[in-house]
Amino acid sequence: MDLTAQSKFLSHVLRHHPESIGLEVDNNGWAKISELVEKAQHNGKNIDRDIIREIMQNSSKQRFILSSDRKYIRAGYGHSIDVDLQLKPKDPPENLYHGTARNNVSSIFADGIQAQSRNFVHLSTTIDEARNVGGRHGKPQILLVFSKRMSREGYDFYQSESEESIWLTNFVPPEFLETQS
Ligand code: HQG
Repeated sequence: MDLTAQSKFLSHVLRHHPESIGLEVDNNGWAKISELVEKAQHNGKNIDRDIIREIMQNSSKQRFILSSDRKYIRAGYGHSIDVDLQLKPKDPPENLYHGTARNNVSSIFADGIQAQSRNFVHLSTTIDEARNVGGRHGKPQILLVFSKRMSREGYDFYQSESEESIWLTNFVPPEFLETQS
């Protein structure tokens, strides 16, 4: 079964609009799974615990994480709602990659990579993934981010707790960027 639509729906409510189905998400981004299932079904969505489990097991990107008692779920990255994921800063790899649209490049080299509507700038450990991310916005351009240098100069980085290939930071100034062919 193709669960892409259900996965997108879960991302939408857990990252951006829990209120769209009347769901409560706590300050740390957790939603009670029983409530999520009930409210999703009430809104006509084909979601249950088995479908959530299947999405989490079979997606190429790990977008969600369960609490240790397995009663709660939250998104591991991508939020625009005001939540504190309580992530601890971590030493990043030497370089990371950011995929964007070619149309954004001149503005990024003027103003840096900004989080825009999300809580963080999202970076990838691989060029391939950055290309996929950039392709969502137009003709993709990959930017090389000198993450280790940034970290040495005091910028904090966080690794997504659900998807280890995704790193988060608040802002990337232009001097730490290069275009990647
Ligand atoms: C761009 C998805 C002009 C930035 C993805 C990006 C990722 C600027 C867009 C995750 C700019 C924001 C996040 C500036 C930033 N001038 N454009 N100064 N600064 N931008 O969607 O990184 O599949 O909010 O380059 O795969 O594309 O949904 O961020 O193009 O991991 O799980 O502004 O979401 O994950 O776009 O994507 P987004 P993103 P999922």
